[in-house]
Formats: sequence, structure tokens, C-alpha cells
Amino acid sequence: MSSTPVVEGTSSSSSNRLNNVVVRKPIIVGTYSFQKNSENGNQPSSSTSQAFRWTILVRSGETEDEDLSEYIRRVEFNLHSTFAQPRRIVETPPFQVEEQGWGEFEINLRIFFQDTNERPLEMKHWLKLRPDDGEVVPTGVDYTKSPLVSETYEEIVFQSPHEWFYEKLTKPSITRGNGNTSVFLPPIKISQHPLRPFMKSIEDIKSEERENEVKLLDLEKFLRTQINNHQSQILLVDSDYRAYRDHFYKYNISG
Ligand code: SLL
Repeated sequence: MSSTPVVEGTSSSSSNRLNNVVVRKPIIVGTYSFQKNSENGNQPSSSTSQAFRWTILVRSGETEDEDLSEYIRRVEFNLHSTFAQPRRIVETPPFQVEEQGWGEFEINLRIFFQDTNERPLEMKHWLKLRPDDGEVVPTGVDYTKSPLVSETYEEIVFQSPHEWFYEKLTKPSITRGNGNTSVFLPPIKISQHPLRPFMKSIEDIKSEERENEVKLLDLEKFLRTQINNHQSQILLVDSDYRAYRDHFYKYNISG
């Protein structure tokens, strides 16, 4: 018996694309930053140059231990230019960078997919080291022991993916192949990640996202009403103005 070899990731033909099929893959990007020493002056100021140790991490927003390397080839993290070698390339899960530093900045991420025909996804994530001004923080929180967490939920949308890539996107590897899964070595699982106790659950992040959407919609509604009110007021003022002007001309001309 001969078997047909499956060539993955090299085809540039569109013949084996699943037209009009859309696959959404949720991911969570998070930063987790620990204060190294208390910032209130217990330590000499020279130590503030590396006052925080932080991690940026990309994980699945679908199921906790989904192996992202099924469809993600590598993640590039572009740090601030004050870092030695700011461009960090991570090719195996967990897709993360651990660093130390003193300041906040925007980290640029590029996510490359196993199907090299898919354009890399570019996104940004703000490295948050300190609570915002006026932000309500839980009382007694010790940022040397539990990190400041900033997580966002995103959906990567694949349009008309190649058939083989569709399989990768939709079928966990355990159910793929010829049943011989013993060669499959799982990467470090998020459920066993040292930062796991500080990560929000996928459900919580999603419902926060939904709440934010509802808030945005409410805000939009409110703004629309305000705009409408202002518009009718402008119309009123405008007609008043016309009436006064007409009156003025009439008065001036006749008087
Ligand atoms: C700020 N605009 O001023 C930002 C820049 C840059 C942070 C923050 C480097 C650490 C190292 C570092 O933390 N840069 O020296 O390796 O807040």
C-alpha cells in the first residue's frame, strides 16, 4: 500500500482553500508585572532602574491548554529600544518573554502562522507596571508577591483557510493522525504555568469583554440622543435667530 504524502504549509495555490469558510481563534495577550522592591523608598534609588520583573504572554482564549503551536509558527515581541535586542522571537509555547525593567511602553507583537500564506497578525499590548492614577486597587495588595495583570481578549479571523490549515485550526491534535499519538509531546501547559494563579479565567475575560461592549453600545446610544438634542436645539436657535434678524431688518428699514 502506498500513502500520499501530505505537504503542509508550502502550497500557494488557492485550489484547496475552503471558500467562504471563516474560522475565529480567540487568544489572550497579557502582561504580569511584579514589583521587585517596594517603591516607597525602602531601597536605594539606584535599584529603580530594574524595579519590575514582568512577563508578556500569548495564550489561548478557547480552552486553557490548547496547543497554540498547532496553528502559530512563532510570535515576535518587539520591545522598547532601551532593551538589549528588543526583537524577541519565540518559536514554541508558551509564547512569552520574561524581562526586567523600569518603564511602561507599548509592545508590538507579530504572530506568524503555520500556513505561511496567512499574513502575520500585528497587534499592540501596553506593558502596565503600575496602577493607573485613580484606579481602584484591592486594599493590601502586595505587588511584589502578586503581579499587576493586564489582559486582553482578541479573535484572529481566518477567511477561506487552506483545508489542511483548517484541520489544524479546528481539530485538537489528539484526535488527528492515525491514532498513534504517543509521539506527541505537549508543550508547557498554561494550567501548569507559574503565572496561572494570577491569570483571569477565559470566561471572566470574555464576560468583561461583553460588559464593555454593552457599555460602549449604551454610550453610543447616549451620545446619539445628546447629538439629536443638540441638533434640535441648534435648529431652534437658528429659527430664533432668523426671526430676530427678520424683525431687526424690518425694524431698521421701517424705523
Ligand atoms: C517611559 N517611554 O519613559 C517609556 C519608556 C522604557 C522602559 C520605557 C529598559 C530596561 C533595561 C526599560 O525598562 N525600558 O534597561 O533593560 O516610561
